[in-house]
Amino acid sequence: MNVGRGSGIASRVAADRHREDDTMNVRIAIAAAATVAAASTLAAPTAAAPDDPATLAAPDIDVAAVQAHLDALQQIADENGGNRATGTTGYRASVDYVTEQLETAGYTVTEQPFDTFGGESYNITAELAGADPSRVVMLGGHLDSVDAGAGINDNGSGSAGELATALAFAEANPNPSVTVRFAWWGAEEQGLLGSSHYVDSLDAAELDRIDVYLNFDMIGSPNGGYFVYDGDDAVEGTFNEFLATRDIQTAPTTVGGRSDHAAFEDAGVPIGGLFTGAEGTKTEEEAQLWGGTAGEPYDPCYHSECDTTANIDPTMLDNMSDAMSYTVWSLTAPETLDDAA
Ligand code: DPN
Ligand code: ZN
Repeated sequence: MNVGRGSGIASRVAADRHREDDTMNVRIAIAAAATVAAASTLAAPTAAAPDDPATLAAPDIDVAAVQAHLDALQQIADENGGNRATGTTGYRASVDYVTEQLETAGYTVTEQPFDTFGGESYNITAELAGADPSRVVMLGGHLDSVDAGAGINDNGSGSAGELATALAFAEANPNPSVTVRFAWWGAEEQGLLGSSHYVDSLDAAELDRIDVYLNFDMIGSPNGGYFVYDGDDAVEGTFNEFLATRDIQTAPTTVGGRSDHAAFEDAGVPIGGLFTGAEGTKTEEEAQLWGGTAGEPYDPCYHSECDTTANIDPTMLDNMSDAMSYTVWSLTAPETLDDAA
């Protein structure tokens, strides 16, 4: 995919690179912002940002933080009959865990109930309100597992990466120029029920506010690949440019209707996302490119009991979590929005 060097997103990527020798100053600025952020509350979106966001680098997501969230989800499964499927106490405990983490960081969490086949489930959303209320950059991933196991790669990985990103953004820039909205979906495994319900619940004006939706479903596959959704070109280009800074070549993937971006795409919202592979088999070429074992599934524990914290490639999880943070940050940067307007 052509990266579109003239676009606002691409120029932001370039600008960030040039800032590399200013890393120390950026770190100091982030530390200062974090101190101010800790003292303020997210409920006051009109408060002045402590620093011009354009001077701040995208938060680097600590993979240890992501893994700590995965450990918590594993423990929840262990204490609730081995899974975190919709309608179970394990799902409820997963919702409570993410909610508590977000609330501790100052977010207000909205729980949206919806009917499943013979039961009820919930989505949760939380946001950093933007100075410009007319624009929302949204991201999400499903928080439910199948009933066969703990669902740590599918989709503890996307859920935990997103949670670490939400917590890092609340520290780094609690008053962004546009709204950053985070979602954790219920009942994906029963047919994308939570995300479909959410999109159906929006009126035309609310839907129109969403500039882009990014989906993260399975981002730590143990024999994985660096797949970027074949979606919006500018989003794809930003993911690719970030991963290229780590000498990682990506491949486009068409995930079709297999995850929670589908309802947004059907409603006309530009979409993107990251994926490291499920039951599909790694090719020779991919093994050359990314390592791992050709002829074996990207995730040999897909929808199985062995989808535990052992079923994660930490390097892949780290790179994909950072790519998530970088891309969402870039999409909400003032110069990107000026160019897009
Ligand atoms: N959530 C999984 C599924 O729906 O089966 C994983 C998946 C995501 C598979 C995206 C393919 C594409
Ligand atoms: Zn699944």
